[in-house]
Amino acid sequence: MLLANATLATMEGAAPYGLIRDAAVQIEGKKIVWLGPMAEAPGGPSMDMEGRLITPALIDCHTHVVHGGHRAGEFEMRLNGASYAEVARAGGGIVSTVAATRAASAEELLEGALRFVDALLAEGVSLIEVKSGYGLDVETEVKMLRVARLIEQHRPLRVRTSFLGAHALPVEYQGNTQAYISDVCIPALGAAVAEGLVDAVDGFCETIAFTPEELEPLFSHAAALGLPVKLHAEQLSQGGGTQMAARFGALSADHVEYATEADAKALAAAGSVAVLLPGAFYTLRETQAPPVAAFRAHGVPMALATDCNPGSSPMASLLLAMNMGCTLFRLTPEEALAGVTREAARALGLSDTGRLRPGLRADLAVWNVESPAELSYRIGFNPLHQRIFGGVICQT
Ligand code: DI6
Ligand code: FE
Repeated sequence: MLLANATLATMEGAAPYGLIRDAAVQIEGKKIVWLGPMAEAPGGPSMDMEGRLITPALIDCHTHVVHGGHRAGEFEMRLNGASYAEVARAGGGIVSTVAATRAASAEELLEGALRFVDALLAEGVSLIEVKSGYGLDVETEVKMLRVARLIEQHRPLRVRTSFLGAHALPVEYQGNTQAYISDVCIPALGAAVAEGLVDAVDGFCETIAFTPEELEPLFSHAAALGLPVKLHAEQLSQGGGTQMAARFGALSADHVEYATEADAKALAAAGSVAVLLPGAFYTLRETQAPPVAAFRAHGVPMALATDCNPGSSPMASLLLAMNMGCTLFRLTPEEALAGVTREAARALGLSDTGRLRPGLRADLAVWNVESPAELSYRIGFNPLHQRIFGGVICQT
C-alpha cells in the first residue's frame, strides 16, 4: 500500500524533523519498504493522505500503567492543607498503591491498565514501556509483569517491560534495605525472568528510596543475567544515581532534574538517554528543571514520557507531556517530537521503530496538522487522524 500525498517527518537526516514534503511511504506487510518524493513513488494501490503529516507512531518509554487503586484521596487531602507526613500517617503514598496492587486480581490490574493504554493509543502511541514496582513481594511483582505482557494480547500495540522491584521499601522491610534487595528483589527478578517477563531492570535512586550502593547488587545481578538497566535518578536530589546508571551502560536515566554537567558527560560517554518526565515535575510542583542545555552541549539524547503513575504523575497523555517538555523544560518542538519517537525507541534499546526508514516497522501516526510543531503547541487537543500499527490501520 502506498500512502500518497503526505508530508513525512522521518525524524532523521539534515532537514528539521527529517521533513519530506509532497511525499509518499510504501508499506508491505509490517514494514516500510520505500519512502520519498511523490514524483519517484512506485505504482500500485495507494491511499490519498490529502497532505496530512505522517510521523513515526509515538512511543511512551516510561509508564507505571499497571497498578491497583488510585490516590485521588491524598491529592484532595494535600489540597485541603494536609502535610506529606499527615498523608503518610493516613497510609498514603506508594505504600497505599502497593496494598491495592497486592489485593487486586490480574484481571482487575489489566482492566485498570487498559484504560490508560486506550488513552495513549488514541494519541497515536504504538509502543509503551510498563514497569512493575507496586508489588514489592515476589508474587505481586511477577503478577504485575504478567499483566504487562497481557496488554499486547488485548490491544494493537507493543509493550516492553521493566522490573522495578527496587521502587520502594515495603513496610515489612523498613530499616532492612539490604535484606529486601537480597531476599525479595533479586528472587522476584529471577522468577520474572524465568517466565520471560523482563526486558530491562529499573530502580528508584533517591533519598526516600534506595542509594546507589543499595542498588548495586541488583544491577550487578541484572548485568549477570544479560539484562539492560535503566534508573529513576536525580529526581528530587543529587545522589549519584545518574553516575551509577552510566557506569552500568544504562539504556536511560529518568527524571534527572538534579543531574549535573558531569552527569551529562557520563551519560554521553555511556550512550545513555536522558528520559524527561515533566508530568512528575508539574504534579510535585518541582522548581529545578533538568539540565537540558548540558544534555544538548554533550549530545545526550533526550526522550519524553508520561511516567503515568497514580501518585507523582497521574497523566496518560503523551501529547501533554510534549507540551510540558517545551513549556516547562524549554525543549524545542522538534526535540519534543524526537523525544517521543527516535529517542524513546533508543531509551528502550529498540532500533526497529521511532523513525520513518525503509526496513523499519510500519508503525505510523497520521495527523490533521499543517506543522509538526502543532503536536506540542496545543494543550488538551488531539489532532490524530489515523494510527497505523504493523502496516494495519487501527480503529483505536
Ligand atoms: N518516582 C516517582 O515520582 C514515582 N516513582 C518514582 O520512582 C512515585 C510513584 C508513586 O507516587 O506512586
Ligand atoms: Fe516512574
